[in-house]
Parts: sequence; C-alpha cells; structure tokens
Amino acid sequence: MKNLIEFLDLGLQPLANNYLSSNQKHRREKKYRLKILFNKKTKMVSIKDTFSSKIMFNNKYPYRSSMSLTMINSFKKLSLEIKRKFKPKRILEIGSNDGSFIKNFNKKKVVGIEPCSNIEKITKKKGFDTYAEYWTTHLAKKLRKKYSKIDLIYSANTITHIKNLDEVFKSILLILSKEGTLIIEDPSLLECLKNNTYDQFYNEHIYVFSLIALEKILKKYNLVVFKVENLQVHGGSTRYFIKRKSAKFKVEGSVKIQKRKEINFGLSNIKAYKLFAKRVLKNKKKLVGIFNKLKYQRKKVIGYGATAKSTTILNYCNINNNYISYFIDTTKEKQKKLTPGTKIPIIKYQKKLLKNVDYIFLGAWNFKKEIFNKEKRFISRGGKFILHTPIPKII
Ligand code: JHZ
Repeated sequence: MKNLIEFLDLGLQPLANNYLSSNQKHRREKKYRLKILFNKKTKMVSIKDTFSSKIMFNNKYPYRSSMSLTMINSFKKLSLEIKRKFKPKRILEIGSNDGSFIKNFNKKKVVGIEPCSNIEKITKKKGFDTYAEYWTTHLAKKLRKKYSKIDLIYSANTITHIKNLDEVFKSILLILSKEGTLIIEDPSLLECLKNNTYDQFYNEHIYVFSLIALEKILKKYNLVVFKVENLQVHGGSTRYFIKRKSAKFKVEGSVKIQKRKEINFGLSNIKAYKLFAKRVLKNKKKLVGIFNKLKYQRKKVIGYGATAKSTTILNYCNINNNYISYFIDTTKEKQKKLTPGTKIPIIKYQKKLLKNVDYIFLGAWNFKKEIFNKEKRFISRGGKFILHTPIPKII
C-alpha cells in the first residue's frame, strides 16, 4: 500500500459507542489503535483499523438522531426543499436511524434502511416501511422488486460508515431511477482540519470525505456531483447532490468553489495533514492542562452529551472519572451506563444536575448553540463551558 501515508495516531481507543453497564467499572475493555491515513493517489482520508458493520451496528446501538432540535430542523428544512425542487415519487433513506428525516414525508412514499434493529423498530412502529438490514446489492435487488425504481435517495452520516464504497454505489445504481437524485451528507474533511476536530475520527467513521476524494469514486460509477452545500450541523458537514452522468442536470458553481477551497487548503497534499497532526498534539496538551488546573482548584466538572466523538477526545487525552464527575445525556440508551474506555457515569439529563457545577465539558460541542440556549441559567450564574475546538478553551 505505497500510496497510504499515516499522519495521525490517536492512541488506544475502545469502540466509540460501546457504553458499558454500570457494573462493568472494573472490566478490561478491548481497545484498538486509532491511526489515520491519507491516500496520495485517491486523496481519501480513512482510519487504518476497521471493524465489521455487525460489530458496530447491531441491536444495541445507542445513537438517536432525534435527540437534537438542530438535526430535526435540518432534516425538516431539507425535506421541504426535496418536495419543492425534486418532487420525488419514492424516497429511500440509507441509515434512517429513528426516522427523524423520513417522518417528514408521506408514509406511502418513503422507505428506510437501518441495520440497528433496536432503532429501526422505533420508525417501524410508527407505520413506516423500514428494513433492519445493511445496505448491500442483495438488499437493493430485493427493494427493486418491490418498489421498481426510486427517484430520490438520501443518506446522512452513513456512507462514511461503510467500508466497501464500491458496494455502496453499485447498490445505489441498481435502484436509482435514470433521472433520480442521490443526496449524501457527512462531516466535512475541510472543516475537520480547519477546526482541529480530530474527534471526527473514531471506529464508525471509516472515512471523512472531501469533495475531491468522493468525486474520484463517483466517477467509477458514472455519478456526478452537481451541487454542494456546506452545513453547520455536526461541526461542519457537506451535502453532496449527485446524479447519473446520463441524466439531465447543470453543474452548479458551488462544486467548483468547494473544490477550489479544498485544494487551496491543501487537502490534496500530505503537508496539510501533517500540520493538522501537530495542532492536534498541541491541543491535547492544552486540554489536559485545563483539566489538571481545574482538578487542582477542586472545581466540579461534568460532561454534557456523551458523544461518540468525545470517546476519541477522552481516551486520547486520558480524561477519566478523576476529572469529570459524570456526563448528562438525553438519550435513554446511554443513561445509567459508563463512557467507553474512560468509565465516566452517564446520567439522565435533568436541569437540577447543573446546580453545583462549575464547568461543563461540551461533548456535544456540535450543538453548542442549541445547548447554550437551553442552559442560559447555568451561564448567567457564572457557569463555564470547556471546549476543545478549534483550540481548547474555557468560555
Ligand atoms: P451527536 C453519532 O455521533 C454517531 P455522536 C454516528 N457515527 C455519527 O456519525 C453521528 O452521530 C451523526 C446528547 N444531547 O449527535 C444526545 C444532549 O444530551 O453529536 C447525544 O447523545 N442534550 C452515527 O455521538 C449527544 O448529545 C442536548 O441538548 O458524536 C449528541 O451526539 C443535545 C443537543 C444533545 O453524535
């Protein structure tokens, strides 16, 4: 693999969403080394060691996209745009989670694919047509028999979770109508490097996409990005609008602009990644310094939002229960559990839990605006937040 260059080592990590039950405090967890690679030829950035989908996405998956108002609103806005501009007869969502996107459509018009059956059944119970299966050519063929062609396929924060991208796009081609549109949305590599958000790397994010890397794969399948939208969600995401090369479309200026931005920042060259790695190490030292100082001052520090991303930060920086008393989180599936690797208790979100707290480490920093809005009282009585991006700081 002479094209692969390793540029970042985020140390030993547990699986990011593998929350332990409270009686597993002394359990030795399996860990792997989280190393990040840049492919000189394809320009793709990926993690080195990967796990099978069955290990990561199963019937105990804890993540629910409906836990944030920001995401609910973002999906709602997109669904209105889809109805207005594309007028699809049938929509397929790959990675429909608990239905926060598909619920915006008529039940007869949408199909959801969600392999984590504990999450999929939430949408199924509401009467939506969902399949607790992985996205494969086998499934695409099965769906084709039932629905003939699909004219809009949407997938948010899912394609980067599937190792075999060839299978992903082959399966899409099997079912996307001739003039159909594919919309995919994932964290942006450019924003990740700009903001030093190294916590976008964990076992589930096999890839972090840039337009320049994605286009190279799409080309193999005669698929073309005709529009790009940059979103603030999840700390900076890119939404790619894609069609078959043979379809009728006009490539919008946003594509050229995005490509220029990525190239100007240096995403096609290893140098930018090496500089990023240096900043990550510097930020680690700074964040550890902040936590040590607060511990010395005997301040009460808690975590807000036990995210998959924070698993990377906490394990990389060795911040455990000695530094953070507990995490609060609105997700039922995470409550009464321990954070992976660092074993910090996670408690059900209640405002009263913020009463004697001095500092909050914002695990869900990507929802900063939403959370700051919710916690005005904590802020007005002098409570402070610890943020790790773009440079660790207290605000
Ligand atoms: P959030 C997951 O990552 C995993 P995570 C996955 N791999 C992925 O790609 C992204 O999602 C999309 C809580 N919360 O969305 C809810 C509050 O408690 O940043 C969640 O547990 N109160 C599929 O885990 C967590 O924070 C609140 O007010 O990094 C947010 O997790 C809000 C807004 C959130 O994703």
